[in-house]
Amino acid sequence: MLLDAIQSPSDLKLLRRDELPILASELRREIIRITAMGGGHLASSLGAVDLIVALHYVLDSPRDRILFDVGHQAYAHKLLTGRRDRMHTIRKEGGLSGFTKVSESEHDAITVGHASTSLASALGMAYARDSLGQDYQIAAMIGDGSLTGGMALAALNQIGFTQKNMIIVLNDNEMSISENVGALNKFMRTLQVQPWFQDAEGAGKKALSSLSRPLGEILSRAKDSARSFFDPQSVNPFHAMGVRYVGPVDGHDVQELVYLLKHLTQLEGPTILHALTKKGKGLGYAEANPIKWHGPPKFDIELGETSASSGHSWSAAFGDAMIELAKDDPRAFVITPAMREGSGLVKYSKVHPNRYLDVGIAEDVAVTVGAGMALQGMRPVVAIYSTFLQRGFDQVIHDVAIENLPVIFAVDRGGMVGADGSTHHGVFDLSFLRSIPNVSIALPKDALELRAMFKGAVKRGGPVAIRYPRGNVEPAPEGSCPDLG
Ligand code: HTL
Ligand code: MG
Repeated sequence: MLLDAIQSPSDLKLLRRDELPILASELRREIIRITAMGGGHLASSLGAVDLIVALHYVLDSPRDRILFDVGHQAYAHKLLTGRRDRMHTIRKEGGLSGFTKVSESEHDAITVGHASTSLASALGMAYARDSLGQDYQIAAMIGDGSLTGGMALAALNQIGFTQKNMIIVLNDNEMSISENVGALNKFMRTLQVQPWFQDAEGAGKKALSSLSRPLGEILSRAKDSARSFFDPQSVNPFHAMGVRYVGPVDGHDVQELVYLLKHLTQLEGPTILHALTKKGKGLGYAEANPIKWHGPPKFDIELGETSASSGHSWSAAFGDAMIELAKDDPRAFVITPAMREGSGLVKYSKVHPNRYLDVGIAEDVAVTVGAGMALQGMRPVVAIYSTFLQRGFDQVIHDVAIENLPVIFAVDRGGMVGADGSTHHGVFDLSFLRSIPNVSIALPKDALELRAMFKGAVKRGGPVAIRYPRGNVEPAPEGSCPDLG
């Protein structure tokens, strides 16, 4: 295997360009083998392999800095940077992190796990580089889901304004954990069907198959930052913000990506390379169902079957409680920041589609949307994992608690969460929520109490946080539930 000879990115550079697709398929096999043994972020990592190979082939890590957003898609990066022999320990106690981690490797530019931080980190690094009179490349990879977060958008606004040199690789697979949401996401879909784009390759061809148009055209347009790459009638928001836009390109054509990246490193200012990828790339059943294979437990590779998760989770008990609550009370409304599956809301979102909102990976927005609803007479339930509620701390104080608004927080994954590790443990919520005036905190001991607490919270008014752990709970019996109002 080519991979056997690669201990660091410098070994990768010894390969010929036409060997890179072979290396990419070896990396995929290895990622599948490792996640089959112990679970992990399979579909995201498979989708990012070619981008990672190309970035490491063109850039010179660790001198050049390669940043990953969330870090759950970086398994190929770990395999290429001297950690292959420890990959079997990933997400285990004392083992490798499931994300990138500065203290784990000099090739991990940032410690991460929460979404939407890579662009601000890259901007900080660009300032550091320029202030210290240094000269190296900075490339940040960010998923389409992570780009829905306020931090990413605010950083992009600043990157375009300050014109710092960097490459942003937008890894667009049209998915967050569930289907991606938002206007920017919708806009990115229109980029695939621009009229010129179809004309160039003839009608009827799929967008992805028409990506091998002359590279010279892409690059000459990319150089001219004053001109929109697309139909001048259509406004490209990246371009409008001052970030040169290149794309969309095939994020699985590793040789084309190498060619492009080599040129992009020569350009001044910030450039966004919009790469279309497929979540689960190379593994049929993962491509077909990227939601199931986003972060599966261990599985049988041949059969494509995960080890059955038995039992009824606290999240499922919460989903059941919401279906009932929304049936009984027209003011009930559930908000999720991109966590429909994990929060147990798949069924709820189908039963009450008009009282369900996914705001994207934007916990701060989720809390304040809840506040707006509460001000106008609703009883919103904001469903957030404990660790991600950290992102909404100010909003809980400023937008909800000061006016004692009836926003209910469903704080899932309270306590230690296991394999996701230090970035994801739900260990701060009790301390920070207790410090906020007007917030009541309730911890159910079983599913019946959970149901009763949500009903009681609606009756009580004011902010209430109902907090429960990861794992299973006995389902609540049908029928009456105690009055905890
Ligand atoms: N909220 C925040 C602030 N951070 C994280 N990490 C989550 C929620 C949960 N989460 C992930 S991965 C993920 C979410 C929402 C989807 C990211 O989508 P993206 O990447 O398009 O960026 P893709 O999977 O390759 O499509 C984890 O906790 C791992
Ligand atoms: Mg995505």
